[in-house]
Amino acid sequence: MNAAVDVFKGNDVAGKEAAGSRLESLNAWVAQVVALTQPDQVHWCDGSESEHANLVAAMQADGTLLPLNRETHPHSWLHRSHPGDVARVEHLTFVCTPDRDEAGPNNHWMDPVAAHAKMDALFAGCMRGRTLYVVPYCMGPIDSPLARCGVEITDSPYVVVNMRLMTRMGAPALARIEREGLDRAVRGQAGDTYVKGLHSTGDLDPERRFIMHFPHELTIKSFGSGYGGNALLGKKCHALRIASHQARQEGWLAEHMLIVGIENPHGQTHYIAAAFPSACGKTNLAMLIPPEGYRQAGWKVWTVGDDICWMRRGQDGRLYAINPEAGFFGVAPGTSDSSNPNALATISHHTIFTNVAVTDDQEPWWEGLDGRTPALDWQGRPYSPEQGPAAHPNSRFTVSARQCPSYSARAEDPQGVPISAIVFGGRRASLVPLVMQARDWTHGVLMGAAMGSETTAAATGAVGVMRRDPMAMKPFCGYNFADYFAHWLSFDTADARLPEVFHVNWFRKDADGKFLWPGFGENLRVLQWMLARVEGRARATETPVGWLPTADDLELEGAGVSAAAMAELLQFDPEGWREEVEALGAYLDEFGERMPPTLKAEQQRILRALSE
Ligand code: GTP
Ligand code: SPV
Ligand code: MN
Repeated sequence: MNAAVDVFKGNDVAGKEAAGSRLESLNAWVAQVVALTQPDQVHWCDGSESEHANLVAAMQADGTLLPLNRETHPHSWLHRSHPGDVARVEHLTFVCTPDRDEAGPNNHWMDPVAAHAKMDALFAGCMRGRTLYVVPYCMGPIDSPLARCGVEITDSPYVVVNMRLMTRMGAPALARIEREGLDRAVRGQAGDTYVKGLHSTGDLDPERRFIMHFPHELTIKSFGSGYGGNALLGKKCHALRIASHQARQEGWLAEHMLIVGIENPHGQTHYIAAAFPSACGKTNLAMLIPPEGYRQAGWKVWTVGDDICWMRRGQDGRLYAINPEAGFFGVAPGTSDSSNPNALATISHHTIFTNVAVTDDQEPWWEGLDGRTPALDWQGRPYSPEQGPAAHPNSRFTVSARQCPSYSARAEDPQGVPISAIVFGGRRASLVPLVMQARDWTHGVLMGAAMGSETTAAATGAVGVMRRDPMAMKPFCGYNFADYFAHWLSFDTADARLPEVFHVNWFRKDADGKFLWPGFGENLRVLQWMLARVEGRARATETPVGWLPTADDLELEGAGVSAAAMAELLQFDPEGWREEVEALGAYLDEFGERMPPTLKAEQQRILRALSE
């Protein structure tokens, strides 16, 4: 008999007989982790309503979850995290590959043997007095060939209930993992297909906090944080860092992109995938509500995903994308009935809020929501403006995607949706125009590689500092950016029908520091131009940095933007760009010989054109 069976006899949270798996290797791994971490109890999560209810009741009893106003926000809770644990910690996040260069200068690296030793020392005995939860999950529609599974072991019930919203968690995922595992065993194949993630909140001491990735072992070890991107391992750790490594080996793409469908008045829908850095507008674009005139004309917008996109080539040569997630872990501040009514409707029930403020009616509140004054700030203190914002700038909501009024019927399509346009964008106060189009795929890859953006509260550290964030993947690419760009370039084959590539900037400011472009719903005007370009119907003017529309090429009626503002938004500044493209060359050189010559040549071509 399997030695692992012993550890499954303990009581679980529901008080019923605890389960195990039909997969010996999974039982063995759980047993090994139990021996290391010494939990009091082991609970295999099935994802059921009753399991969820028990977890919530226990967290309400110990104060992990605080009930919100039941009338206005049924089945919703507030979680206040430790004030020192409110964002991703990029300086404590590592990619551990045998060869350092494989991780590249874009990642913090540690030798895998040293990293395991360091992490196992932290995990030793860390679950004493706690329950260990085994959380099987599937990233992507459960019946999709593009979907991949994982198992997260965690001692955080908050993580469990968040994983239930963010992934397909529980019995169906375990069944898929077992089926894949048993199939492999029958075929005599070694190794597992699912990602093993080990997580403990530890004691939340930032000195004892690390997020480690072992892409070759499909393994993640995360200790000392309960925050989203550090602790919900299916999300950034699996679906981006580990998956990007797998995608490179297997010929697909794992990207930090939203997926949105734009339906025109003729009933034709184009899907767009867009990469913007953290807290730079993905959720908002994915849930966009068309301006009044567009709605009347019959335009509709369909949300497929707001953060992560897995894409692969279909038989017809086009790229097909799925959203590996099942929920949204969205930024709360700035979400309002005018900026994002779809998000507001989505989070009106069955939602977990983390680090928002509350009103005296126990309603969740954040800056930008409305004109009320909250009673308590995100730390539970009586609100006083001298102590900073009421809601933490990186406060978030977790909610099932199915609650979104614009959720696309195609979001659950196992084959994914065909992508017509890829959009890159960042937060750039100057230089970068509202929109431009790449001349071809190679130029598009360079546009992505050239992305720069001002830092946001999504990661700890200074906010508003310009940094390079190629394809919005700086914190998330699980391998060397030089190899990543080469991988992107490799999609350009003779029979490929690749999407058009664009670059946008919703965040350009005037001399007074005010945004020049109204953004949000009005962004549809820019998407409309892009899709007309895809269909070969819209005009543009060529510049060395790409094709730009003039104000006449965009539909601006009712946008409320002055001609002067439009001129500034669409202006091309050759001198500024020359400096930018020179700096880009220096950046590409930081990767040495590994940088694909094609990309370097493209940068040189543009630099020459700018100097003419
Ligand atoms: P992550 O979940 O961190 O990956 O972020 P995200 O890219 O989904 O960002 P999100 O859509 O949540 O936007 C973050 C912030 O940018 C919010 O405060 C929004 O109000 C603001 N924002 C989004 N779209 C626009 C826009 O078009 N214009 C302006 N000015 N602000 C925007
Ligand atoms: C981001 O920071 O890009 C997020 C939030 O989407 S987290 O899941 O914490 O990474
Ligand atoms: Mn993100």
